[in-house]
Order: sequence, then structure tokens, then C-alpha cells
Amino acid sequence: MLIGIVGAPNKGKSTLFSALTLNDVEIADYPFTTINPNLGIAYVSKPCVDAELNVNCNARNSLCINHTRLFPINIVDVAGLVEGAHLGKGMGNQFLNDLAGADALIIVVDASGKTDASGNKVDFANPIDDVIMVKSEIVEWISGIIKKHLNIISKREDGANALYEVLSSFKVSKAMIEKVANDSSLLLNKINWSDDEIRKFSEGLLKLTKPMIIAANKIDVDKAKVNVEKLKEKFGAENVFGCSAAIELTLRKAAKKGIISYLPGSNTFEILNKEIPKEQLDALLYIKKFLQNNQSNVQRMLNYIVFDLLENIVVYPVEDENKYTDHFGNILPDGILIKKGSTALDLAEKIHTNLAKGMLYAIDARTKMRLSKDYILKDNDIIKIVSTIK
Ligand SMILES: Nc1nc2c(ncn2[C@@H]2O[C@H](COP(=O)(O)OP(=O)(O)OP(=O)(O)O)[C@@H](O)[C@H]2O)c(=O)[nH]1
Ligand SMILES: [Mg+2]
Repeated sequence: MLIGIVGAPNKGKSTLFSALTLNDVEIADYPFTTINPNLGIAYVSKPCVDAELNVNCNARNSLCINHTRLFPINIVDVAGLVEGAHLGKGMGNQFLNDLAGADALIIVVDASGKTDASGNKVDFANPIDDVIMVKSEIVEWISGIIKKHLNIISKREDGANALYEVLSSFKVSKAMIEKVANDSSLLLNKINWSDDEIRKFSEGLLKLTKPMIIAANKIDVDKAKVNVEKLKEKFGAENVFGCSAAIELTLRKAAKKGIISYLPGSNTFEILNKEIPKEQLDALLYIKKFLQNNQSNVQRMLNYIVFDLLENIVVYPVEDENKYTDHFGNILPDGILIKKGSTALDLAEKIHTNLAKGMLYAIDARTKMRLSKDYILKDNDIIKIVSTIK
């Protein structure tokens, strides 16, 4: 799974990326600090089933800390996007190609309103404008790809296939293309769409394939909360997460160094090393106070994207349904992220095609009941796949 971080320049995209992945990347108070994409791994978190079963798991494909299971997710942070990027302004929009494979996007805006849509310092800027600009530039990017190939596409009877070939890196299926065209009453036979129709199609495709949420960043700055409320009003409260990437980064770095004990997403932390310089201690005490009134939303946001927006559940495959272990005796080694609505057979396929090929049935390790191949998996299921091929 890949989540893309996008937004106008100087909004805190790389700070958020660094907080999520703990990769050291360039962060600076001017536009276009990032030129090449930053790639890293972040973790979504969820209580592990090992606590309920009174065991300690041996997590292998994920991590488990104090019964909180952490699942790796790929994150990409790209250069800042400005109005007219599709016409070559700023860094242009070619770099958006690095977001093509993303399953969802985080649009980072500056809720403090202290940077304008180009990333320059101002006294008052409206972050709502940034969201509109970013969305519109992303639509132009997709439209541009279609337009570039329109000549060839327009000659094809099988327009859905032709579009699919052009947009293959986009995590789209032919069915998705057909659905979007159908919803917009656009014909797929020898496509001869106007610019407006291409834009409409691109908008629909974006909505379907790249759900987006807004990170209203820099809420540690005075008066930022007013803008967070305005963003929620405009784009829906569930789509906006007020956050401070800078504070989250400070906390995660301090935790890595063993200065504090902090579980990402928690609203508090413990200072373990009080021998640190006074300035650092004061900063941590300030953050502690800040967290009393503000949710540390960075982890919540990532969890929301993966579990709610993208509708993933976690399923634990095991080989021994009595001991909850794999072949080597590891307890609950793997937690698999899988789309809600997936079947036991889908799980087998995700583990190994051969396992799926020879699959006879599954077993619910909790109840020891037999489950059919088309059993719809539930969140936190522990499943043994019984197959003639291993
Ligand atoms: N007060 C405050 N400042 C922040 C926060 N997040 C980032 N910043 C600052 O905002 C500036 C820009 O941060 P970056 O992470 O480089 O922003 P960016 O969006 O990646 O910028 P470009 O790569 O230039 O597009 C830096 O000075 C950061 O320290 C935050 O939560 N609060
Ligand atoms: Mg950056």
C-alpha cells in the first residue's frame, strides 16, 4: 500500500513525511525544498489479538509493541505543487507521476495561514484555496496524460482498453474506467471527448481511485484552529485532521533517542531522561501541555486512511489453529491487511497462489469451525487455510 503526501510548497509535507517514517529529509522554511521524491515506510497501528488470547506474539511481517500491532505502509513525499503546475509553473507536474501508484493522498495545508499558495510567507492566507488548487492541479495532471495520448485513443473501438493502457500505472481497472465514463455519460467507443469532458472523467477517476484527506498542519501556531474549523465546514469534518507535523516529529525523534516514552497517537508521553538540556526539557513540557488540548492526529490520520477510508481489515493466518502458530512455532507471525469484504480464498491468494489453487476450506482458529472458501473475513479473524498444495 502506498500513501502519497501532496500540497503546495512550504506547508510541512516533508516534516509530516519525516514524522511518519523517521527518515531524515530536507525541511526548510522556503518553497521547493523538496525536489526529488522521498520514499519511506510508516506504520499503521491497531491492538494485536495476542492480548485477547493471553499470548505474546512473534510478529514477523509487522511489529508488535506492548500488544499494539504495527503494519508497514509505503509513503511518498513529493515537491510542492503550485497553481498552473500543469502549464509548467513552479516545479511543473511531472513529479506527480510518483503519486500514480498511490492508494490514497494526504493534502497538506498550512492551517496557520502564514504561507500563501506558492509557499511564500504572508500574514493571512486561506488554506481552503490551497486545497482547491491542489485538487484542480491533480485533475489537470490526469487530464494531461489522457490528452497526450488522445490521438491514438480516439482511433480505438475499445476505448476502455485504450484508456487502461495509458493509465495502467494508476492503480485503475478497466471496470473502474467503465464506471467513471458511465457515471459521467461519456462514450468509450472511439473517444472524442472535449477538454471539459476529459476533465470530468479525470475528476471522477481521481475520486474513485485516490481518496484524499486533508492534513491541516501547523496547528501549534496561533489562531490555526479557526482555519481547521473552516476547512472542516467546507470539506467535511471527517476529511480534515488538524495536526502539527513539527510536534509529532519532535516526539518521535525524542522517543527514538530514548528521551521519552511515546506511543504514536497517544495524547501524552513520559520523560525518561531528565538530564537533557533545559531548553529541550522546556520544549517537551510545552508539547505536553499542547497535547492536553490537542489530539496528536498524525497517527490517527494514517490509521483512518488505511482502516476507514480504504476499508482494510486485519486477518491473522496461522498453520496450527490450536497454538496460533506458523510452521516454525511463531505465534501469530503475520497480520495481513486486506480489503473489507474479502473472502477466505482471497486471503489464500494473498499468501500464495498455490495455497489458493489447492484450497479446500478454512478454519476459524478461535472456534475451530470450518469455513467455506467464500467466507467473508472479519476484522481480527485468525484463519487456517487448508489446502492440498502448500
Ligand atoms: N509551526 C510549525 N511549523 C511547521 C510544521 N510543520 C512544518 N513546519 C515548518 O514549515 C516549513 C516547511 O516545512 P517542510 O516540511 O519543508 O515543507 P514542505 O511542504 O515539504 O515544503 P516543500 O518541499 O518546499 O514543498 C519548515 O520551516 C518547517 O519546520 C508544524 O506543524 N508547525
Ligand atoms: Mg518538502
